[in-house]
Amino acid sequence: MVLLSKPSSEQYTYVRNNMPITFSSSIPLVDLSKPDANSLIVKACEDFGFFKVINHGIPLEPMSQLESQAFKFFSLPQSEKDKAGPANPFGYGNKRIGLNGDVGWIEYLLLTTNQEHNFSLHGNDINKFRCLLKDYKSAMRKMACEILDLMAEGLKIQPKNVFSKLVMDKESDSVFRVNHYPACPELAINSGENLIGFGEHTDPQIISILRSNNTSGFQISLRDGSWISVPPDHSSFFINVGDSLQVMTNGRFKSVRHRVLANGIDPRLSMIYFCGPPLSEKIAPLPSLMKGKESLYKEFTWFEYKNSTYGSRLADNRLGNYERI
Ligand code: GA4
Repeated sequence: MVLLSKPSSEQYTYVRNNMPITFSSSIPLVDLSKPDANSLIVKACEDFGFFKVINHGIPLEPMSQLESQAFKFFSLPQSEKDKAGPANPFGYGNKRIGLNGDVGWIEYLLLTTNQEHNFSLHGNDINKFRCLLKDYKSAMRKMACEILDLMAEGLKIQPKNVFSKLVMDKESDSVFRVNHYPACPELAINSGENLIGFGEHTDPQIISILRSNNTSGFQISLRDGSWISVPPDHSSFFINVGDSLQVMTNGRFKSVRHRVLANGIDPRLSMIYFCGPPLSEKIAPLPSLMKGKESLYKEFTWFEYKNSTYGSRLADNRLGNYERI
């Protein structure tokens, strides 16, 4: 990312913030080592579409190493990073998100999860980076399955792998993203304006697993439309309910609207594993969760939904097109 002395206001979005940013203490917390994890996950998905996971068993050290490698990549000269871009949709992206004019104070790598990426990451210890990425992606897939099995257990539905089998499938269309939000010291943090790093949106997939360094910026929207700041915690994971899970639970779980604000002092680095089903998978409410109720959604395949997301703007209510009136 070419650091601009002052982000030009025609391109970037700012949000008014009349109150200083305070961290919320109400984020649901799930301790994966405790027997009540399944019911707490269900409650969190109903109330927030979001929760934090601790005691996940994933060691911090390799994650920190991956983070250092990612920082190293983002500190390369722009011309080197551009060799891995443009994100189309995979590869290195800078400022532009998606295909329809969304812009943020961000640069990123968007990667597939079931193939090795074939673009060059020059200047980095490429083998080390690749190796760490591969291990991290498989740890995320494993954790996603554990969480999705607990979810099915908490919902008291069978089979237990009803959600996780979609992520375990070798055709699973999961993606991985590394986001770098450079510090923006010129930001008039205290003047009541915040620069948008990643604009508000819901994730289209089943769930997403996010891990970041200890820098703030991540916010979620509550059911009443207000925004709360999530305290950063580099040793925990944060889980977002995505649109596909909202449909599979016939609206019982709601996908969480979230966004990232740029930070005036510290760079933020986050890594997100988006758990997607196979392209041919029909996304529809699970019969075991219907109990005589009508489906709230028209049926679609993940392929159709994914295609429709690429025709949309970040903040759009993408599920709106699939709601039965
Ligand atoms: C949001 C969640 C994931 O980051 C992502 C994003 C994708 C992209 O960056 O290419 C999209 C966005 C995300 C939803 C709407 C479309 C597509 C950018 C955009 C404007 C990789 C995904 O799957 O959907």
